[in-house]
Amino acid sequence: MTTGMLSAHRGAAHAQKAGTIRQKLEFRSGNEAAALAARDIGFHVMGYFPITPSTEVAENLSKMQASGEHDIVMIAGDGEHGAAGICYGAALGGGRVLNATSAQGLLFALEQLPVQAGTRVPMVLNIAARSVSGPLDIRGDHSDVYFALNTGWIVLCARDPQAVYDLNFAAIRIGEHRDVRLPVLIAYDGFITSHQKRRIEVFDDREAVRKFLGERPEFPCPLDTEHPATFGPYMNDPDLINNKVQLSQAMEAARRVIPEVFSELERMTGRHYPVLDAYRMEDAEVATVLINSAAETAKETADALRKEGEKVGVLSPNVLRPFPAEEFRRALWRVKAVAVGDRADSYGAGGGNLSLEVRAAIQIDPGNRTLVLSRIYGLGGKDFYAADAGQFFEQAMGAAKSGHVAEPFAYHGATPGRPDSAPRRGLPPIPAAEVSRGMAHVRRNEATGRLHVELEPLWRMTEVPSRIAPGHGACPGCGFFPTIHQVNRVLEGDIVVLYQTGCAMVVTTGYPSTAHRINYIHNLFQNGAATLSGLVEMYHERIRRGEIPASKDITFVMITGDGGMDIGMGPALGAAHRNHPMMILEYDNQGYMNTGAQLSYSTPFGHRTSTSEVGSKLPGKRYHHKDTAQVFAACHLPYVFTASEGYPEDLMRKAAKAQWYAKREGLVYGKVLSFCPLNWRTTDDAAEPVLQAALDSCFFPLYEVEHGHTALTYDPEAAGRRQPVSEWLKLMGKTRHLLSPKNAPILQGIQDEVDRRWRRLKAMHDHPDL
Ligand SMILES: Cc1ncc(C[n+]2csc(CCOP(=O)(O)OP(=O)(O)O)c2C)c(N)n1
Ligand code: SF4
Ligand SMILES: [Mg+2]
Repeated sequence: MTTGMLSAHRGAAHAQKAGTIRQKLEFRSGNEAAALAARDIGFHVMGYFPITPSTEVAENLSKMQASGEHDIVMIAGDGEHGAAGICYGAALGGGRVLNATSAQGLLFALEQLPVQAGTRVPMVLNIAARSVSGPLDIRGDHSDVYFALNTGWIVLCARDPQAVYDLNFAAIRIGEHRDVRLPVLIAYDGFITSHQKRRIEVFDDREAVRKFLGERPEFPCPLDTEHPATFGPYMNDPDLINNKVQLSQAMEAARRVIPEVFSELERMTGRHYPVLDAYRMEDAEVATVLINSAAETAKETADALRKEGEKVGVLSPNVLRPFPAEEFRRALWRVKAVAVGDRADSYGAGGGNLSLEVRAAIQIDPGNRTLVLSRIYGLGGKDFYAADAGQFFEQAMGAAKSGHVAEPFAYHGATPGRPDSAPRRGLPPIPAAEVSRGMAHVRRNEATGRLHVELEPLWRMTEVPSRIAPGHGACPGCGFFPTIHQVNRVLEGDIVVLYQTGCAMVVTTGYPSTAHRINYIHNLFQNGAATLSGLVEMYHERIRRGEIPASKDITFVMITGDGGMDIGMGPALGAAHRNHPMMILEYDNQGYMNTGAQLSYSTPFGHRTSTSEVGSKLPGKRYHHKDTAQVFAACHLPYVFTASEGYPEDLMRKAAKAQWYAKREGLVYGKVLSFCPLNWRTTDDAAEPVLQAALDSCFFPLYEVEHGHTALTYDPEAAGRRQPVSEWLKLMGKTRHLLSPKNAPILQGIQDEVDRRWRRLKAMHDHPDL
């Protein structure tokens, strides 16, 4: 075979090739290509949860949906685990289903992947591959994808945006083939492929595409009530192994089906996808094996080395599951040495998955003498340049020449730390005594059992140093800092904070710096509450055992965004039901702001976000905001409150009460409305009028629930300041569209819901038993 035949397409050509269908040239990133493919495929349902760098797939689809370019039902999950469940249910229902995720998102969904494969339900999952936490790194490597290799999903690799587009179509045909019936995952490199734009060809012939895809075959379906079936029965030995052998056979069938589908795709597009891409391998004596974009880089290096007379080539699989072992055996049988690069380690195994599987593949060939060098490279988005590929080739050429591998396994590009260059400390830690200035005096009313707080005058509070160093990386006008500074002014003693993922976390830490002058922990926003409750329990147990002096008096505070109260709601409710003595403080900026303003369940109805776009066909978010405070009130906690960054004294009184309860009685939950000028689309200095209008319209009532008693702490009606919600909505760019006459019914719906919730709250305020 010639190099040309074996090598995948390199960039899209514009001229229509004979026999191919009509296509259009576009300039698109990988995420855009995935969204365009989704539109052109016409999936029935997309279940998703935002995570960088894959979020743009849903965002692009939301934009297209707003202007009526497709009618895919887009469902934002409460987290990736929920999104995967949505996808599983939707796919069982017989239609075509899509998801896109990355990194921790894939890992959070991972548990559902074998369920889907084991019950043989096809769907398509795009992965913009990213480094797995911790520590948290949003850039690309393959550590997420490698976790999916044992789930029973077919895994395709897309080296560039064109491949992302094309392989989505191939995925439908492969996964839905009757002999296969498996879900398919398409992995492309985070940021490198997901965000960089390339010329790509997209289909411009709906009929031809429809013919290529065909109808989704009828598989047993719980919506077919004429033929009832049990989906996912309880199955023990001896049957389970038989289920798994069928899955293994399906993978083997995919081995046959994939090249068939790729050939059909080639006839339609003119673009060739071999199972194993082999570049300049005809007479290669030395090779490197890499996945996706790094392989493209290495091809340039191979060209340069070829000019110098070196017989080198590059192998890169377009398919990882089923693993193209036979293709590797054939490609490597004459090769003297190969450097296999993994963008993820299988810690302790002496190589990443790719290198271990290449070794296993050639080991079956008795005549094979290829020496293998395993290299780990590019973790956490570390760039892989032509010079890096050059070093891979050089090391492999050295081995080929000497007949010996000096270093079978090594990390490439890691730089060992030097004790003399340890990160410099910024501001020193702040002792509890320095910040405990008695700014709030809390007293219990013995008759009512409720707390009364007296604050020192505001001017005195300016003396209190903050537990967070001045200066931050947030947007000008960001509401988080006024919120946390106000809370810090009244909290006394030693505080340990846990921040869930979100803006507050990102803008206060960034290795090697931290703005926190007290003990700070980050855990991802799906599990912070569980982590902090574990720490709280350990603290009490160690005091009980005499390992920590009883005089130590720590308050535990979790800081979360509203998004963290979607994905992390389960663990937070767990901590609440167990009533761990700790505080959960939510700063509610009405969206997932850190990742680019996607909708959260706390985003109000009709508000524009990057996943609830506004256009001729879509008026923003289509369901009402979550009443998180009432969810926690229903847990019968000692204390629940709402507050606003714009009402400092009210917030500080509540924070002081919260600490009192968290130390003595159990879990406290507080939700604070927090200004986000960037994504609310206001000027940086608009916090005061916007927040005030949110309170005066009764959209965000200020109240507390103390031992089950609800008390409003600001009543706009009593103060003669009640306004319609339109007065609030007109102040923000994200909601101005709601005031257009065509959206009058939506505006009325919002007003009705706000009124209903307000009346209910007032009734609770008025009645001691509600
Ligand atoms: C399992 C998982 N899914 C998704 C993400 C991506 N992610 C990180 S922070 C965030 C949004 C946080 O929203 P919120 O809690 O409201 O805080 P904000 O950014 O608005 O301050 C998202 C979607 C992640 N890190 N981990
Ligand atoms: S996006 Fe919003 S919440 Fe995040 S730092 Fe900027 S203003 Fe603050
Ligand atoms: Mg938020």
